Amino acid sequence: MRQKAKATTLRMVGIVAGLMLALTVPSTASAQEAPFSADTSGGLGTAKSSAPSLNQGRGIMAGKDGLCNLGEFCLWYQPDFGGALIDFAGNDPNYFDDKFIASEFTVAQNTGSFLNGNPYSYVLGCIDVNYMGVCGYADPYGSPYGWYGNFVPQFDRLLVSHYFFGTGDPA
Ligand SMILES: [Ca+2]
Repeated sequence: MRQKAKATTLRMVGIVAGLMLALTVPSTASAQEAPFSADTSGGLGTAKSSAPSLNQGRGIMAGKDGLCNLGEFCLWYQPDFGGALIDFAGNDPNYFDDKFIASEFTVAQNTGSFLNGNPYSYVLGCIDVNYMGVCGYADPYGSPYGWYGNFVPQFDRLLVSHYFFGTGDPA
């Protein structure tokens, strides 16, 4: 109960911040330009009807603590946000040295679903180390679509690195 109230508060803070920013941005800037070059093949995920809620339990963003927080990029071993999880607060050029939290499974080439919890950034996910190979993107948290879901076939159990790609604007 208490946790839920906190999550709602944080979500509202995000929405208020978003509205304030929207009001200060000139209208011409609201048309979103595609920030990606031709080496991206599109979105990472397939559409899902509902996203898992972000866990705000600890109040602060801490990567790799097993809680998918606002601002983080989270990956699950199974599709539909099931099984083991890893939560990244920053970029990671190589998942081969990462294991899912409390799991023996290596993250590299083992991810079934994702969530971008960052409302200010896209996440570019790639199938080779150091952000190489075929890359696709996850939209910022709160976008109409594309910020969570199961991976499309060209990224399913293939992701090896990712980085946050700032927009400056909330979704
Ligand atoms: Ca976390």
